[in-house]
Amino acid sequence: MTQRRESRTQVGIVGAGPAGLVLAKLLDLAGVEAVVLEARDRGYVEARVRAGVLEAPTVELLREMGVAGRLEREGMPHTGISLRFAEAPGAPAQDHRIDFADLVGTGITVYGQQEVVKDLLADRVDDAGLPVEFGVADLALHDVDSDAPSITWTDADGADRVLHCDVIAGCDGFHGVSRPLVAPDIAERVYPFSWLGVLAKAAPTTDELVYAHHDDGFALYSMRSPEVTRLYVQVPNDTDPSDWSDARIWDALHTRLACDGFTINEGEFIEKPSVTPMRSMVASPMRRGRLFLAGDAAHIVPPTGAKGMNLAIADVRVLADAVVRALREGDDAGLAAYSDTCLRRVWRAEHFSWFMTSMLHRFDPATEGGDAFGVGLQRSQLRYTVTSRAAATSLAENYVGLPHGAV
Ligand code: FAS
Ligand code: PHB
Repeated sequence: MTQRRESRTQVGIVGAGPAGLVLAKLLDLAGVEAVVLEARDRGYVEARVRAGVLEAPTVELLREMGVAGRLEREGMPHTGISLRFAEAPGAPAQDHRIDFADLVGTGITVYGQQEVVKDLLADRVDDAGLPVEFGVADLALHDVDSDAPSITWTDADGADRVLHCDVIAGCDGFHGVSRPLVAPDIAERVYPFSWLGVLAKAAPTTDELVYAHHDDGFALYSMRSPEVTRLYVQVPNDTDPSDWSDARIWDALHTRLACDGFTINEGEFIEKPSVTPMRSMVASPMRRGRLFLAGDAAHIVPPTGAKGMNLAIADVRVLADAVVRALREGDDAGLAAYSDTCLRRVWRAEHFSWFMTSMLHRFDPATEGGDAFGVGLQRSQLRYTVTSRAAATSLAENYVGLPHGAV
């Protein structure tokens, strides 16, 4: 190993997304030292527009961690969502509200992922002066099968660095370097469509999210604030967002979200439209020696169930407890059970996200999911979900988030 500037900590965290930053905070609250290493710069990480829905357990955890001040002020609590669909081909779409408060006694909070990241970075870097290294390059993990793993990288000033740790948390997302090192078994499903997402400077015309099933394709009406609407339309895989003019996007939204009395305010797109492929992936195990995967590094869900970020946070809550137990009490039982513990919740979220995605999206009519029988099954599932209290309760408890540790 070339001459490097050496340092040491207890937990080396790769990635300053929701998983890495929540883990760092949980460890700090427990008196365990950690260093966060992030490839991008702070501005990029704070500007990245992604998830928008916080599950009830996520909000509760952020409150307990003492980082929910702005979330309490600016987050938008929602007690339900609407499913919008036509009961038969050619019939007008109708709205059906799933009342979370009535069904499961709690709800969700709409608050952008980038806001959560900003709050966590402000708390860690600005308020507590704790280390997050931005702009790290050529990061590599070493000796993860030993009890003295380390991380090397080139820092933003071009210096060669090495961090000696007791544990490494691979919170580096789907494209990170950690999962390949674990070389886990991979279970995956790639869906035959993507989402084109836009953020519009336009006041939302509804208080809650609307998930629309339409012959032309799925659409989702969400929001970020009383002034900003977040909208998605289903598009073919490999869609180039530049092929979708603003007018074409608005036209698709008006068509797919059409319903008696419903209007959409148009406005300037604050962000360039982006296309996100729909995929499910689970890596098992989520561990190799002293390297532990968390969040998108270990699993991916289609965003239809609003699970991605919430699942990442649930992983690191388990990991933080296990690491503290091991480093403070010398009891590795939590670390040994980490992967199995997380994978139970991961698979529950994978199934729910697959359920919502399969029920709401338009599949190719030439395929099983998209032929007349497939669409008939979708309409039947939608109708059952909005007319059966048992079915609606099942959707509600999964959507608001099962309590941490309950799965
Ligand atoms: P993240 O990907 O957020 O963070 C990983 C971090 O590691 C990044 O900051 C990255 O720069 C860093 N990193 C990577 N490699 C590194 C290396 N070698 N060295 C150092 N750092 C490295 N979820 C929803 O619930 N709803 C949505 O609408 C939604 N939309 C999404 C849209 C897009 C385009 C994407 C990609 C994801 C979306 N998701 C959505 C899922 C998303 O919210 C993730 O679940 C969430 O970001 C997971 O958080 P992390 O696991 O922390 O991973
Ligand atoms: C969002 O607001 O970005 C959002 C909401 C619900 C989803 C996916 C994305 O299922």
